[in-house]
Amino acid sequence: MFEKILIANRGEIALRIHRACKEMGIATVAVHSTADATAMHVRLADESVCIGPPSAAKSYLHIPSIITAAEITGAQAIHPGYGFLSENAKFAEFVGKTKVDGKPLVFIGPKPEHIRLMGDKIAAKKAAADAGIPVVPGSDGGVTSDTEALKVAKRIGFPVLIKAAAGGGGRGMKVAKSADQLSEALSTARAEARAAFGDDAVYIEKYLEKPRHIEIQVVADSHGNVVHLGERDCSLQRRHQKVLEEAPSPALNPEERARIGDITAKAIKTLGYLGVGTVEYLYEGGEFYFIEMNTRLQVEHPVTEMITGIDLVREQIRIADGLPMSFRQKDVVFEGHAIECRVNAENPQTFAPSPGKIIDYHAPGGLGVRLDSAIYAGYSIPPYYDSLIGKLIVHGRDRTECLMRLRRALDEMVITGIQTTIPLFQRLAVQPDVANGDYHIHWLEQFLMGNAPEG
Ligand code: MV4
Repeated sequence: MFEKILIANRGEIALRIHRACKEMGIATVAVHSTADATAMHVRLADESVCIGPPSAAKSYLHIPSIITAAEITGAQAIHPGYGFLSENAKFAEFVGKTKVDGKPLVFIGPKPEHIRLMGDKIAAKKAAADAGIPVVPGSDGGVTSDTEALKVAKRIGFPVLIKAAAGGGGRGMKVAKSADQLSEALSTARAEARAAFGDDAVYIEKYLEKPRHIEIQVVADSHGNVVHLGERDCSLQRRHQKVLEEAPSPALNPEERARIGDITAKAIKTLGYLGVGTVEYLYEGGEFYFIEMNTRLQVEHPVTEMITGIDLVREQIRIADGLPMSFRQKDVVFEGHAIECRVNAENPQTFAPSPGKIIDYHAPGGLGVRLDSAIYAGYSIPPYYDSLIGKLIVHGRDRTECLMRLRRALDEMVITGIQTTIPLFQRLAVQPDVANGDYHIHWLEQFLMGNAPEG
């Protein structure tokens, strides 16, 4: 097993990875920007290296500094976490080509070819369809001309959605409700895609009006074992940022879960994928439609851990070291219900960032309560990075118990000195639609519109 791992990230996920390493007897190396010298991930790590100034481009995204930090500390592997370099195929490749003490450095994640494949949304959709995954009806690859677009739209029916091949996360999408909107939607989408990604390749899909976002967690090792760990329902989102996630989805029955899980696991095996990954679907009218695959550990992975008892980071490390994963599909049992709230340092009405010093901090606890966070009383949240300051994850024997526990845990939690989104979760946790699991991907934005702040 690795003796030392470099964690190429910050905040709660750096701490999450550190915890898995410690439980495996592995030493950790933290890297940090000058803005993060007092961060908890740096304080807890066995060693730390300052890799640059506050700007992420010059620190957490700066490949040479991170590789050098691994070389000088003698780390054998790098865990990229999520965001930053986690889905950078060139970084994964470069890590594998670097030798430390004569041995190749290990990227704890999938093969570069799969990161690259899934980064191209057109290629990813084709690969998924070829592997047996259901996809949204649409163009067969990229679309360049108005006549081609109209032909596709007439075949699949309006409304249609134009998506950027280099997109993902919702950037560069345009809806055309009828034929007279198609030409403009196509040219706008292409112009936006070129500006945002330097690549104007776009494709067309049938537009699903009120789907749920349901994603399947998969794990694959180098011994041919592939398993799925069920789904997470991530439909409650705002501006393509997930806000609250839960597992299991209130919308699925056990047969639907087993069916989409098996289809997904088989496809992942066909693709020769390695490591943990998430296949994202839209779910509408009882059908699943592939949208994209994330080739990383996800922010919301704890909800899956809570209902399966499986430590996903531990499995990532085992797999990267060439060991088999520690369980098989038959060992996977889903127990109870889990909900995660992403606590952001933001104004809970306007979502304006609220960096600054935390004065009082009280973490909720008790049975079934998990708080993944790297904050502490006296810590100053720097303004340079995203506003996620913690994830409150609650588990209960059923969804009702889970929701009651969520309400009491939110009521116990205290963070003063900055604004947080805790009050938003307190409102959501008592909404009838949330209590009934009756929501879709546009529900939260509609809810917030109906509860707009004054002015
Ligand atoms: C869609 C869709 C409706 N129909 N595709 C947005 C992010 C990108 N990954 C895919 N997205 C969507 N694709 C079809 N054919 C609606 C969305 C979408 C969405 C998807 C998941 C979670 C939140 C979303 C919010 C707005 C739109």
